[in-house]
Amino acid sequence: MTNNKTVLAWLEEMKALLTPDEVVWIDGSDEQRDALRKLSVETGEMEMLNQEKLPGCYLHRTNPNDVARVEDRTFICSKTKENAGPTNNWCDPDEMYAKLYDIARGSYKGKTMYIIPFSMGPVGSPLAKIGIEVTDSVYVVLNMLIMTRVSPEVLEVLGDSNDWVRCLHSRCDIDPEKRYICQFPEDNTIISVNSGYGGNVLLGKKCFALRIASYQGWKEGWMAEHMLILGLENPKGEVKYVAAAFPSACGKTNLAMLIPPKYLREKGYKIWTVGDDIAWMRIGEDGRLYAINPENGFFGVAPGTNVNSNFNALESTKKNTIFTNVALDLNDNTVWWEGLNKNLPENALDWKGNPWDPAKFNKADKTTCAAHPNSRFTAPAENCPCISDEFNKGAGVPISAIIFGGRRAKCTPLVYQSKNWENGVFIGSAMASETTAAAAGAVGVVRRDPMAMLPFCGYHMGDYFAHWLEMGKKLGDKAPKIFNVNWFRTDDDGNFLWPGFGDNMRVLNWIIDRCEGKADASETAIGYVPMPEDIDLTDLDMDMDTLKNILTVDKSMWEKECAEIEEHYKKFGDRLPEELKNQLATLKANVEKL
Ligand code: GTP
Ligand code: SPV
Ligand code: MN
Repeated sequence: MTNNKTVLAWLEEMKALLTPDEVVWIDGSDEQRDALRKLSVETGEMEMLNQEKLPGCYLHRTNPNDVARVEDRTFICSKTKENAGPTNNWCDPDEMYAKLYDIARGSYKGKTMYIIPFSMGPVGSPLAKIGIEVTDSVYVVLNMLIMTRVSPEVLEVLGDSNDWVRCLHSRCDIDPEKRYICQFPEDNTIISVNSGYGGNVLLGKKCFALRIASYQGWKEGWMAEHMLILGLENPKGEVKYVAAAFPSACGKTNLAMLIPPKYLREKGYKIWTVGDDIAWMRIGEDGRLYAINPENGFFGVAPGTNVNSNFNALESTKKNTIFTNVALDLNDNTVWWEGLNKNLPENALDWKGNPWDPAKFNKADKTTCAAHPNSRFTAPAENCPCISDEFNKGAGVPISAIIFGGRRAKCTPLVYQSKNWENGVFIGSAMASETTAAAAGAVGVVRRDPMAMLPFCGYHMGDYFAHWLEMGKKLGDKAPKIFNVNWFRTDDDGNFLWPGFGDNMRVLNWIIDRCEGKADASETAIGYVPMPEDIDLTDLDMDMDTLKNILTVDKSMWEKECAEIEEHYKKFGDRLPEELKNQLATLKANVEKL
């Protein structure tokens, strides 16, 4: 497939280490994909679903001990601990290579080694990067064929270059005690052992496109972010692009594929999806910030996805999709998950493959769920009815606004705008959100998750903040405007106060209006908050008082917030940029005056 000496040498090393019985190059052809689908059904790795209703769709169940990312077993193995920074687990690279090679040695015996050459970003785009993943899992191969661009052309584009990421995955024994997800940023290398779950094993995604790429972006002057990218088309047919960073399972896929409320659709508003999880952004020749989506598919959260909440995501899963850890409806061999519809299947298997009794289902008790709360679909982007024309173009789209957000039951208002880039970086660096099922561990605990990158930043987060500030200086007055949103404010009974989903369009419109200098705002202690009358409530069953309530900036809450940010900042020591210290001091002073 290639004469690239660096590739051939690494593959020889991998073969000697892993000792597969066979070696197969993945070429991205339909024939090979179909043969692998067939093989995966024969081995039981996948189940074929109803091919009339869901053509090309399959179900996979992971080991129940292996259903989400494992942050405590994820390491950044930079040469020094200091360079991994206070928010990452670190291990000396030599030590970690030795440990992982011991775990992986001989683990492909009796198996096939699949070699997947893939491009993150349209093949040949100046913003794209190349990786090669070796794996012993057909599930991984079939997912990578959806999530990345795989073809012999990738190797042609690579030529003799050594600028590619080495990705080793081995399922080993799926032993959680020996599970490691390790990035070696200085070596362009990723090693993942003892897992078979998406984010841990589709190495182009979080491991490469965020952890390794964030480091590359720092060194090379660009940005790799945990952001969706969408285009908002107005009735005049003009499209403005927005990138938004929310932590895992906090609404990126939903916002990226949003369908505007009826009255706005009728006026001609429309949303186009460029990406739902990751953005790579560079300064273009005109000095603006341009973004591409390096992925080729969506690895989306299944529960809660339905025709009303996210019609476009649901449509995307109707063909050539792999479902992981959802329930199987035995009546017609289709899939089901909590929130898909109200028809709890009478005759179904839960995500573990056990018979599921709908009578015992209790919404509040996750152990009674049919689908795992972090069950996912892997769907080709080309299936998405609102995929942007720009999606396959390598040039990227110019970003007008960057939005941060998270799950905050209290405190953070529905939306506010930063005073400037520096203030926006401060808001991103101080972001907090309630944890979700996307990672192993407690759910619903508020934690600081700067720029939604806490689990994904491949270097010292203090340096990452400095890089953001530096990008702002380079962008100058062409920098995107920075906003913060919170769809998740609740009343005292825990009910969401904002309808969310398609109605988030009302907030996006205010954001775009602000970028164009068309909407008013009131200056508060934390930034510019909309005048309540500037958020359009047409056709919405919501009163002004509720809206005013979710736009309030409460003194005592923000005093507490300032104290928590101060604590959070202490971690970064002398690598915390001076500008951010000053920003915090200003916020404190402003809050005092409230
Ligand atoms: P990752 O793929 O983990 O990075 O997640 P994501 O940020 O793409 O999250 P996603 O859009 O899949 O949403 C996760 C969960 O949040 C789903 O259960 C949604 O139903 C819910 N959700 C998304 N948007 C909203 C919203 O506007 N309001 C409310 N209340 N819930 C939302
Ligand atoms: C996330 O957890 O942010 C995801 C899913 O997008 S995973 O690929 O598992 O990381
Ligand atoms: Mn994500």
